[in-house]
Amino acid sequence: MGQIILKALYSFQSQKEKKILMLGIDDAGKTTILYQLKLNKAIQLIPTVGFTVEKIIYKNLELQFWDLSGNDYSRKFFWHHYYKNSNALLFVIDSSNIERFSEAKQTLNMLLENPNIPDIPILILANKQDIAAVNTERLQEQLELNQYIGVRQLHIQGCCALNGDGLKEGLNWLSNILIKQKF
Ligand SMILES: Nc1nc2c(ncn2[C@@H]2O[C@H](COP(=O)(O)OP(=O)(O)OP(=O)(O)O)[C@@H](O)[C@H]2O)c(=O)[nH]1
Ligand SMILES: [Mg+2]
Repeated sequence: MGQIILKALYSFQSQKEKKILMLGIDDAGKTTILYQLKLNKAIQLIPTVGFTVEKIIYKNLELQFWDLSGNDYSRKFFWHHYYKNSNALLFVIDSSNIERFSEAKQTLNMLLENPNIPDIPILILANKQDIAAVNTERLQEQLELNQYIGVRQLHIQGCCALNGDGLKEGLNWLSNILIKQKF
């Protein structure tokens, strides 16, 4: 009897813990978003070396954010070590940097088509809306995301990490899926 209760408690607990992988090319604003979510303010940062992990309690979920460095070297040699056991992917893109859209698109495609990443929900945060060059609809077209709509659990949300605009909306979408997720 005790064992059954313990098992039930354990499964209840493990259901609530979710690992969210934060990816995106360097300078997209991943770490700024992470600390805006955690501390409700923007802090001045240097590029991430390796990774940063932070836990945030949100709507009865314990979200463990793994924020990886987005530089070229990390993308090539480092990211793939972290795909396993992720419950969701949070991909950040700098909406103001047109010159790097194709690099961001390639990186996102590599993740979407990656056989080592399970079919987990993907939240795309179109960051830097305060200085955005294109709106979210246009960005969705440029990233050719329409092919995935209705096929994958994928959502694009505009945001600004400096003042937090859009982050709650994005997190709401993700948490509604994660609450129902079975693993
Ligand atoms: N204007 C504007 N600047 C932002 C926004 N979000 C982040 N930044 C700036 O963008 C720069 C890069 O932000 P980071 O959070 O370090 O970017 P990152 O994606 O973590 O970069 P790596 O760690 O190198 O992968 C910093 O100077 C931030 O202040 C935003 O919403 N608007
Ligand atoms: Mg960073």
